[in-house]
Amino acid sequence: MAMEATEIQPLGKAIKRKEDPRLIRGQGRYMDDIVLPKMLYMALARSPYAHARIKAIRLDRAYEVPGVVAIITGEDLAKMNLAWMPTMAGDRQMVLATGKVLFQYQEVAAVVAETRAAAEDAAERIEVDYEPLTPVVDPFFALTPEAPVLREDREQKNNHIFHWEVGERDATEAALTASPIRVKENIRMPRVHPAPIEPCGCIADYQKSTGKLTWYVTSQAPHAHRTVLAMVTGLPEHMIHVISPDVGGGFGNKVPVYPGYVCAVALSIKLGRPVKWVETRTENLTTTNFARDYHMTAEIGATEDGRVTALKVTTIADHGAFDAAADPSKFPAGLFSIVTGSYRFPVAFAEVDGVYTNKAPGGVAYRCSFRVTEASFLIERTMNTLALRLNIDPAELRRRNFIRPEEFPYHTPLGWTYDSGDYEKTLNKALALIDYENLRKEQQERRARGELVGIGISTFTEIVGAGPSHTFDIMGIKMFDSCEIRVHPTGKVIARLGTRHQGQGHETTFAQVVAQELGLSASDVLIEEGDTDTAPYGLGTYASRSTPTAGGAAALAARRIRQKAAQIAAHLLEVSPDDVEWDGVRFVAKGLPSRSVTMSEVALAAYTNLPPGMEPGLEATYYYDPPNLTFPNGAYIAVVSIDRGTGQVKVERFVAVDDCGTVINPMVVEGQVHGGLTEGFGIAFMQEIAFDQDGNNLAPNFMDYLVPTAVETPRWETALTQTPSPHHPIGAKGVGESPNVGSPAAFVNAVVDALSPYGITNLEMPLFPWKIWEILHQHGLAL
Ligand code: PCD
Repeated sequence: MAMEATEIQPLGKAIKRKEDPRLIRGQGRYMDDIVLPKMLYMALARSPYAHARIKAIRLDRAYEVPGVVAIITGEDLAKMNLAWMPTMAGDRQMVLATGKVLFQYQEVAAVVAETRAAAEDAAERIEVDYEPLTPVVDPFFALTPEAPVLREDREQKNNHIFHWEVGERDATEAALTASPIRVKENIRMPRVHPAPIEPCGCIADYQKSTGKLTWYVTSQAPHAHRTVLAMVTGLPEHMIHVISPDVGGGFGNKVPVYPGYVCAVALSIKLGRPVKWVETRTENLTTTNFARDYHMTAEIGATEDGRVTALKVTTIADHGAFDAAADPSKFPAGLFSIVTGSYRFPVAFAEVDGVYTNKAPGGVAYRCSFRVTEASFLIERTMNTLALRLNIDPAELRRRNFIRPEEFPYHTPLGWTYDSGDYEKTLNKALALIDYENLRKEQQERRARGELVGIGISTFTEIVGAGPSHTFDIMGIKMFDSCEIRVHPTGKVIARLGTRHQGQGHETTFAQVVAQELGLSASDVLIEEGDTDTAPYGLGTYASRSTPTAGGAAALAARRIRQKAAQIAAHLLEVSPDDVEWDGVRFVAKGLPSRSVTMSEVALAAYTNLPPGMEPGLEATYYYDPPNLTFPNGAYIAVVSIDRGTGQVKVERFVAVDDCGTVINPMVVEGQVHGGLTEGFGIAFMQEIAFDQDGNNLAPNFMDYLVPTAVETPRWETALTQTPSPHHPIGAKGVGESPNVGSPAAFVNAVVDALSPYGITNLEMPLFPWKIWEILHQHGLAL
């Protein structure tokens, strides 16, 4: 194996990913690779109806299948007090349905058998008598008095879940009224699904003799899952060992706890045997948490020369049958209040109303720090509408309204304090890379030839790194993160973190951070995550939080090691500790540059030759509670052309300039941007979890829910600007989500730009070819 990771001071270098030789040779160890002795397999029986009363469940025919060991229903779980479970959003969710089913594919019974095939055969033979009820699919109808009340378990007899608002309603109205220019747009962010290539699953292994439960699970947050499981099942927390093995993509889908997990645990406890449950693709797409489904209305006030004066946003959020949104407790609409984006809005107001419908529960933060994609899409689309209305170039309009570099830390009218940014610099870099001026000229020429060509810009600001524990918690657990470092006698290191990567490259990037701080090479540092018996407590990997939180903890734990190491170095150099300096790679005696020791030499001394009275060993742990979130940003430009014969949109070019502060590994960041842009492309052009009037899910497989392949995916052109975060220990901000948050608006703005000469200012995602084709027909543009 090539080892270019031998250089010291690896921060900022494009070191190849340490995990890849293992992963690309098929030597990863994913959940479904694990097979335990005496293991049983579980399958779930699910409802074909979106809304129906359960009259009876008959299990006799299912029990006839050879190999079936046990079958449980909601009534059995009720006896164990597990028929319902709490959701992260403070709601409750049925584990197995009792009384009513509330969405198609809802879990009704769980079967365990000696083989997976037997379990699935038996699940199919479970007979349920349903009395179909009227399904509620439209969230606006759900709020009317005519709509049937879906959640009979609640005291509140309607389908309204919550109202949340932020900002100044009256002052915003007044500012809008006083504004010479007002633009209003209805903006819908359709329901989509994270669709990780590895679906969700677990093995629950309860040993009756020891009382210990080992739980292998596809988890983005193993510690939080351990605590939740302890609370839900009543098992003592030290008797629960959660192992999240290699994870094949998470994208937010592996943050919540799902009914299948609870059933597998309950059945393993009941039977004293390991129980494995792995979803099918259809189960993943239809029942694990979806994302988005926000119906928004935005209004911007502005002066005639295009300076924004106010922003007002109202939203209906379709949460499906249970509010299972994966948001921090105090934020029912996530961090949607980032909706003022990169612009200097003097005043703003936003409100969100959550609604129940007969759809699968959610929504999860799919590559998005809790509703940030929705917010970013809204503001970047509405700024485009304003530019069209004023006939100002969209780049110029943004430039006029950007928060300026000297204004940071910047307090937004909706309550955030942005840490840093240089938006104009980032935009200018993107404009230069795409040669904007010539591009616009070329667009004119092509338009004159009858071509439909559009250019779309998005200059977004994100909010990642939840979070400062004073505001952020999940089910009461504060959102900090952690790192524990052990330096072995030969100067080799193991570092464990409370996060759990799913492909992001932490084994490489966090090794770079620790190695940088300790003057070692990244290949000297082994990173381990995902085992709750060994790793320090942390809240996990989602919301682009690992670098802002655990990344900070890694740097600070290493600095703690350096403090002790300096004392040992003084002893070795025979000088007073005050006379020892760290030059970035070694300890040097002040004024005597020829006398120095390396971290490896110090490490050996920590176990062999200590100053008198000093505690042996060289280890440190740091729990890092960040003082603020980090605010990465970017400037994306898409160039598209529309085929007038088919309505197919071709992305001709896409330039993405990201600013995520100090970059740990530019190659990893580029990979993150490529992945996120590809997902954003899928969302803009080909994906939607849609329902018919009966509540049937219309995209329950990869034939109907399209994932972009290498064939459709455009070629991405990426670059960076680096404006460090002033409060992060190494100045880094998160980046994993940025391309997914920032890109949908760039794509849609580009297609709108292509069609704007014909009076089109708004289009609803996904921009399926047939939809564009219909518009071309309506406007006499089709060939
Ligand atoms: N970095 C660097 N530098 C900087 C930043 C960052 O280097 N400045 C890098 C790091 O370290 C890592 C990465 O990059 O490795 C990322 O990071 P971040 O941003 O911090 O993030 P994280 O936390 O780690 O992760 C998370 C994210 C998310 S959130 C998502 S969705 C997705 C992304 O991540 N997912 C995924 N990406 C990815 N990739 C992959 N491969 N896979 C996956 O699954 Mo959520 O909330 O969950 O929805």
